[in-house]
Amino acid sequence: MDGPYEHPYPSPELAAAHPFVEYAFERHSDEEMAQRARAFREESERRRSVRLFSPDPVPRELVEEAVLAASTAPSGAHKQPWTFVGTRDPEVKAAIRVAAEEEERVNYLQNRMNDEWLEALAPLGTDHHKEFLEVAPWIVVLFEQRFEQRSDGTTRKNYYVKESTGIAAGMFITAIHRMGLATLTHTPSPMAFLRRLLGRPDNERPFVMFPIGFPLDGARVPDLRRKPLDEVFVEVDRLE
Ligand code: IYR
Repeated sequence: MDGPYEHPYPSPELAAAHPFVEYAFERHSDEEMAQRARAFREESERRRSVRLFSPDPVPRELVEEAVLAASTAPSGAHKQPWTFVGTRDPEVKAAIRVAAEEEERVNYLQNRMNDEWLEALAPLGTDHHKEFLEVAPWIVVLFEQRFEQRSDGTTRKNYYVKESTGIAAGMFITAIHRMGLATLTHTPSPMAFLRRLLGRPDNERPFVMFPIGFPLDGARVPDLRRKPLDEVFVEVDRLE
Protein backbone atom coordinates (compact mmCIF):
# COMPACT_ATOMS: atom_id res chain seq x y z
CA MET A 1 0.00 0.00 0.00
CA ASP A 2 3.03 2.31 0.01
CA GLY A 3 3.78 4.06 -3.22
CA PRO A 4 4.05 7.37 -4.96
CA TYR A 5 0.99 8.88 -3.34
CA GLU A 6 0.90 11.68 -0.85
CA HIS A 7 -2.88 11.42 -0.52
CA PRO A 8 -4.08 7.91 0.27
CA TYR A 9 -7.23 6.60 -1.37
CA PRO A 10 -9.46 5.94 0.39
CA SER A 11 -8.62 8.45 3.05
CA PRO A 12 -9.24 7.16 6.59
CA GLU A 13 -12.37 9.37 6.76
CA LEU A 14 -13.69 8.01 3.47
CA ALA A 15 -12.99 4.41 4.48
CA ALA A 16 -14.83 5.02 7.75
CA ALA A 17 -17.89 6.34 5.92
CA HIS A 18 -18.08 4.03 2.87
CA PRO A 19 -17.06 0.41 2.37
CA PHE A 20 -13.89 -0.37 0.40
CA VAL A 21 -12.39 -3.72 -0.53
CA GLU A 22 -9.06 -4.67 -1.99
CA TYR A 23 -9.12 -4.89 -5.77
CA ALA A 24 -8.72 -8.55 -6.74
CA PHE A 25 -6.31 -7.63 -9.53
CA GLU A 26 -4.41 -10.35 -11.29
CA ARG A 27 -1.07 -9.30 -12.79
CA HIS A 28 0.12 -11.31 -15.79
CA SER A 29 3.62 -11.84 -17.08
CA ASP A 30 4.80 -9.58 -19.90
CA GLU A 31 4.50 -12.45 -22.40
CA GLU A 32 1.06 -13.35 -21.23
CA MET A 33 -0.06 -9.72 -21.47
CA ALA A 34 1.22 -9.48 -25.03
CA GLN A 35 -0.50 -12.73 -25.92
CA ARG A 36 -3.82 -11.70 -24.36
CA ALA A 37 -3.66 -8.27 -25.99
CA ARG A 38 -3.07 -9.80 -29.40
CA ALA A 39 -5.73 -12.48 -28.98
CA PHE A 40 -8.34 -9.93 -27.99
CA ARG A 41 -7.38 -7.60 -30.82
CA GLU A 42 -7.55 -10.43 -33.36
CA GLU A 43 -10.90 -11.59 -32.08
CA SER A 44 -12.17 -8.00 -32.20
CA GLU A 45 -11.01 -7.69 -35.79
CA ARG A 46 -13.16 -10.65 -36.77
CA ARG A 47 -16.33 -8.91 -35.58
CA ARG A 48 -18.68 -7.64 -38.24
CA SER A 49 -22.07 -6.02 -38.11
CA VAL A 50 -24.52 -8.47 -39.65
CA ARG A 51 -27.71 -7.67 -41.54
CA LEU A 52 -28.74 -11.21 -42.55
CA PHE A 53 -29.56 -13.29 -39.51
CA SER A 54 -30.48 -16.94 -39.30
CA PRO A 55 -33.78 -17.73 -37.56
CA ASP A 56 -31.95 -20.30 -35.38
CA PRO A 57 -32.97 -19.77 -31.76
CA VAL A 58 -30.59 -18.34 -29.18
CA PRO A 59 -31.06 -19.33 -25.52
CA ARG A 60 -32.09 -16.55 -23.16
CA GLU A 61 -29.12 -17.43 -20.89
CA LEU A 62 -26.68 -16.21 -23.55
CA VAL A 63 -28.45 -12.87 -23.83
CA GLU A 64 -28.45 -12.60 -20.05
CA GLU A 65 -24.69 -13.20 -19.94
CA ALA A 66 -24.13 -10.41 -22.47
CA VAL A 67 -26.34 -8.03 -20.48
CA LEU A 68 -24.45 -8.82 -17.28
CA ALA A 69 -21.12 -8.31 -19.05
CA ALA A 70 -22.34 -4.98 -20.46
CA SER A 71 -23.56 -3.93 -17.04
CA THR A 72 -19.98 -4.08 -15.76
CA ALA A 73 -19.39 -0.91 -17.81
CA PRO A 74 -18.12 2.05 -15.83
CA SER A 75 -20.84 4.68 -15.42
CA GLY A 76 -21.18 8.19 -14.04
CA ALA A 77 -21.37 7.95 -10.22
CA HIS A 78 -21.87 4.20 -10.74
CA LYS A 79 -25.52 4.80 -11.58
CA GLN A 80 -25.62 2.17 -14.37
CA PRO A 81 -28.20 4.31 -16.16
CA TRP A 82 -29.37 1.68 -18.66
CA THR A 83 -32.02 -0.96 -19.20
CA PHE A 84 -31.66 -3.76 -21.74
CA VAL A 85 -35.10 -4.78 -22.98
CA GLY A 86 -35.13 -8.06 -24.89
CA THR A 87 -37.84 -9.77 -26.88
CA ARG A 88 -38.10 -12.97 -28.88
CA ASP A 89 -41.86 -12.66 -29.29
CA PRO A 90 -42.82 -12.81 -33.00
CA GLU A 91 -45.62 -10.27 -32.59
CA VAL A 92 -43.46 -7.79 -30.73
CA LYS A 93 -40.66 -8.21 -33.28
CA ALA A 94 -43.14 -7.77 -36.14
CA ALA A 95 -44.53 -4.58 -34.58
CA ILE A 96 -41.00 -3.23 -34.14
CA ARG A 97 -40.24 -4.02 -37.77
CA VAL A 98 -43.37 -2.27 -39.02
CA ALA A 99 -42.67 0.85 -36.96
CA ALA A 100 -38.97 0.91 -37.86
CA GLU A 101 -39.73 0.53 -41.57
CA GLU A 102 -42.26 3.36 -41.39
CA GLU A 103 -39.60 5.71 -40.06
CA GLU A 104 -36.93 4.46 -42.42
CA ARG A 105 -39.23 4.90 -45.41
CA VAL A 106 -39.34 8.62 -44.58
CA ASN A 107 -35.55 8.63 -44.10
CA TYR A 108 -34.66 6.89 -47.34
CA LEU A 109 -37.55 7.67 -49.67
CA GLN A 110 -38.85 11.02 -48.49
CA ASN A 111 -35.54 12.84 -48.10
CA ARG A 112 -35.21 12.92 -44.32
CA MET A 113 -31.61 11.82 -44.98
CA ASN A 114 -29.82 14.27 -47.28
CA ASP A 115 -27.73 13.29 -50.31
CA GLU A 116 -24.44 13.42 -48.41
CA TRP A 117 -25.80 10.95 -45.86
CA LEU A 118 -27.20 8.62 -48.51
CA GLU A 119 -23.86 8.73 -50.31
CA ALA A 120 -22.01 7.80 -47.11
CA LEU A 121 -24.33 4.82 -46.66
CA ALA A 122 -24.16 3.63 -50.28
CA PRO A 123 -21.31 1.11 -49.67
CA LEU A 124 -23.38 -0.49 -46.90
CA GLY A 125 -26.42 -0.81 -49.14
CA THR A 126 -28.88 -0.17 -46.34
CA ASP A 127 -32.44 0.72 -47.23
CA HIS A 128 -35.84 0.93 -45.56
CA HIS A 129 -36.38 -2.84 -45.52
CA LYS A 130 -35.71 -4.23 -42.03
CA GLU A 131 -36.72 -7.89 -42.41
CA PHE A 132 -33.95 -8.93 -40.07
CA LEU A 133 -35.97 -7.46 -37.20
CA GLU A 134 -38.38 -10.37 -37.59
CA VAL A 135 -35.92 -13.07 -38.60
CA ALA A 136 -33.34 -12.58 -35.83
CA PRO A 137 -34.36 -14.64 -32.80
CA TRP A 138 -33.82 -11.75 -30.39
CA ILE A 139 -34.14 -8.00 -30.42
CA VAL A 140 -32.54 -6.24 -27.49
CA VAL A 141 -33.18 -2.53 -27.14
CA LEU A 142 -30.80 -0.63 -24.91
CA PHE A 143 -32.54 2.26 -23.14
CA GLU A 144 -30.72 5.11 -21.42
CA GLN A 145 -32.22 6.22 -18.12
CA ARG A 146 -32.31 10.03 -18.31
CA PHE A 147 -32.87 10.08 -14.56
CA GLU A 148 -33.32 7.47 -11.86
CA GLN A 149 -36.91 6.59 -11.00
CA ARG A 150 -37.05 5.09 -7.49
CA SER A 151 -39.77 2.71 -6.37
CA ASP A 152 -40.96 5.20 -3.73
CA GLY A 153 -41.79 7.65 -6.50
CA THR A 154 -38.81 9.96 -5.97
CA THR A 155 -36.23 10.65 -8.66
CA ARG A 156 -32.47 11.16 -8.69
CA LYS A 157 -30.16 12.58 -11.32
CA ASN A 158 -28.03 10.34 -13.49
CA TYR A 159 -24.70 11.55 -14.82
CA TYR A 160 -22.92 11.12 -18.15
CA VAL A 161 -25.86 9.04 -19.29
CA LYS A 162 -24.91 8.87 -22.97
CA GLU A 163 -21.26 8.17 -22.29
CA SER A 164 -22.12 5.46 -19.77
CA THR A 165 -24.73 3.84 -21.98
CA GLY A 166 -22.41 4.05 -24.97
CA ILE A 167 -19.70 2.18 -23.09
CA ALA A 168 -22.24 -0.46 -22.02
CA ALA A 169 -23.32 -0.78 -25.65
CA GLY A 170 -19.75 -1.44 -26.74
CA MET A 171 -19.28 -4.05 -24.07
CA PHE A 172 -22.57 -5.71 -25.04
CA ILE A 173 -21.50 -5.92 -28.67
CA THR A 174 -18.15 -7.37 -27.63
CA ALA A 175 -19.78 -9.95 -25.36
CA ILE A 176 -22.17 -11.04 -28.11
CA HIS A 177 -19.30 -11.42 -30.56
CA ARG A 178 -17.09 -13.27 -28.12
CA MET A 179 -19.73 -15.89 -27.36
CA GLY A 180 -20.10 -16.63 -31.06
CA LEU A 181 -23.18 -14.64 -31.95
CA ALA A 182 -23.69 -11.64 -34.20
CA THR A 183 -25.49 -8.35 -33.87
CA LEU A 184 -26.07 -5.05 -35.61
CA THR A 185 -25.94 -1.60 -34.06
CA HIS A 186 -29.28 -0.48 -35.38
CA THR A 187 -30.73 2.97 -34.79
CA PRO A 188 -33.98 3.38 -36.69
CA SER A 189 -34.46 7.09 -36.52
CA PRO A 190 -36.37 8.50 -34.77
CA MET A 191 -36.96 5.55 -32.47
CA ALA A 192 -39.27 6.93 -29.82
CA PHE A 193 -41.78 4.26 -30.92
CA LEU A 194 -39.71 1.68 -29.05
CA ARG A 195 -40.61 3.15 -25.69
CA ARG A 196 -44.31 2.84 -26.50
CA LEU A 197 -44.10 -0.63 -28.10
CA LEU A 198 -42.03 -2.06 -25.26
CA GLY A 199 -44.00 -0.33 -22.52
CA ARG A 200 -41.07 1.47 -20.94
CA PRO A 201 -41.41 4.29 -18.38
CA ASP A 202 -40.82 7.91 -19.39
CA ASN A 203 -37.42 8.22 -17.70
CA GLU A 204 -36.13 5.81 -20.36
CA ARG A 205 -35.15 6.74 -23.90
CA PRO A 206 -34.15 4.23 -26.58
CA PHE A 207 -30.40 4.46 -27.22
CA VAL A 208 -29.69 1.67 -29.69
CA MET A 209 -31.35 -1.51 -30.90
CA PHE A 210 -29.56 -4.84 -31.31
CA PRO A 211 -30.97 -7.68 -33.41
CA ILE A 212 -29.09 -10.74 -32.17
CA GLY A 213 -28.60 -14.19 -33.61
CA PHE A 214 -26.38 -16.31 -35.79
CA PRO A 215 -25.47 -14.95 -39.20
CA LEU A 216 -27.42 -16.66 -41.96
CA ASP A 217 -25.24 -19.31 -43.61
CA GLY A 218 -23.14 -17.61 -46.26
CA ALA A 219 -24.08 -14.11 -45.06
CA ARG A 220 -22.05 -11.43 -46.83
CA VAL A 221 -20.82 -8.18 -45.38
CA PRO A 222 -19.29 -5.10 -47.00
CA ASP A 223 -15.54 -5.44 -47.59
CA LEU A 224 -14.65 -2.69 -45.12
CA ARG A 225 -11.13 -1.65 -44.15
CA ARG A 226 -10.39 -0.38 -40.68
CA LYS A 227 -8.18 2.62 -40.12
CA PRO A 228 -4.52 1.77 -39.47
CA LEU A 229 -3.03 2.56 -36.08
CA ASP A 230 -1.42 5.82 -37.16
CA GLU A 231 -4.82 7.21 -38.09
CA VAL A 232 -6.42 6.41 -34.75
CA PHE A 233 -3.57 6.72 -32.26
CA VAL A 234 -1.22 9.60 -31.54
CA GLU A 235 1.35 9.73 -28.80
CA VAL A 236 2.27 13.16 -27.49
CA ASP A 237 5.81 12.91 -26.13
CA ARG A 238 6.57 16.50 -25.26
CA LEU A 239 4.72 19.52 -23.99
CA GLU A 240 3.58 21.63 -26.95
N1 IYR B 1 -31.04 4.31 -39.46
C1 IYR B 1 -30.96 4.00 -40.87
C2 IYR B 1 -29.83 4.63 -41.56
C3 IYR B 1 -28.46 4.28 -41.22
C4 IYR B 1 -27.63 5.25 -40.73
C5 IYR B 1 -26.33 4.99 -40.48
I1 IYR B 1 -25.13 6.50 -39.89
C6 IYR B 1 -25.81 3.69 -40.66
O1 IYR B 1 -24.49 3.43 -40.41
C7 IYR B 1 -26.64 2.71 -41.15
C8 IYR B 1 -27.96 3.01 -41.41
C9 IYR B 1 -30.98 2.47 -41.07
O2 IYR B 1 -30.87 1.73 -40.10
O3 IYR B 1 -31.10 2.02 -42.20
